[in-house]
Amino acid sequence: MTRYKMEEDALTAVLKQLPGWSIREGKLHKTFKFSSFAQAMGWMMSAAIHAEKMDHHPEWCNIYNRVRVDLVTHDMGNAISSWDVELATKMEALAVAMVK
Ligand code: H2B
Repeated sequence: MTRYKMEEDALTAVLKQLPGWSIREGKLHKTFKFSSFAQAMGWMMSAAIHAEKMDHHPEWCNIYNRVRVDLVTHDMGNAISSWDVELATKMEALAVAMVK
């Protein structure tokens, strides 16, 4: 799939569809909070499988039940791209599915 840099207007529109996501230090950011460490790990494993399939990898950090995620496209000079939005959307869907 073609990768393209997200222009500011498009990014503003996308953020409205991604609850809890923001731009932090030039990266698409969210800190997810789960009900337990096990839940956080399960979500990370699902997200990792998807990231690997996309060949697009997150910068992330787990502390107990929290996972801090920062998405950026290294191959595009660290711009936020359509792939970051795609991965964020998938991460969001996986998190929503988990709490059900
Ligand atoms: N992940 C992220 N976040 N940004 C990239 O530019 C990127 C990646 N590039 N995963 C991919 C791998 C690239 O290095 C390989 C060769 O496809």
